[in-house]
Amino acid sequence: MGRTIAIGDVHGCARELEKLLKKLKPQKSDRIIQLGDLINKGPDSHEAIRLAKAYDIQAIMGNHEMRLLSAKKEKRLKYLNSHYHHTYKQLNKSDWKFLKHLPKFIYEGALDTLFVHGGFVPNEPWHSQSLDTVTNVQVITKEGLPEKRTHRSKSKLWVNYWKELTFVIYGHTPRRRIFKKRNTLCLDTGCVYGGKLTAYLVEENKLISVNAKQTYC
Ligand SMILES: [Mn+2]
Repeated sequence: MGRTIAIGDVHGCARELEKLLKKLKPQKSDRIIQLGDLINKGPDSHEAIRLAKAYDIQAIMGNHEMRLLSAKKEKRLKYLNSHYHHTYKQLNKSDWKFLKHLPKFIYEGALDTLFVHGGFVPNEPWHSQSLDTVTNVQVITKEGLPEKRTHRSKSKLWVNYWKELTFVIYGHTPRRRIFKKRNTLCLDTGCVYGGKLTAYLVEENKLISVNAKQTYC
């Protein structure tokens, strides 16, 4: 039986992704899931997508993919910052197609495990939550709404409200180390900020990471 491997936020750090994949030595029977924000902020988003395709990685929609896709669709690119412009210029037709078809989350029944970019809000079944919510949530406001960590520093993290038995593996909220709480695991170890790119081997409960070659952002 193959392994189930989750990979955290890549943000265009293609060299680090390649190094991590070489360390993981993926087999045909393995299933690799990238937790979203494969692109943007870092140096080479096109190459990150190319690697994802070459290694048959199932990526999930992140807030950066979503923001870029909706800006393209609504022709309001000029409102985006320079990271997005840099990424936009790199992507070809097939890259856009790849991004467009990314799923909102992946549920693996055999492992009772959910893979998502941001997380979930309380008081609403996880499977019916919006793409906007699951790609963006970091903390929960008093009103029970999703919000950014930097906007509401006193609000609690969404994981504080997670009461399901289903295990959630997510990214989006970078920290120096992986973060475990209440049946959840955050794999965003801030590669683009000069941290690490981290993979988690679900069945073996094992972490493998590579250091960022430099601070990109
Ligand atoms: Mn994100």
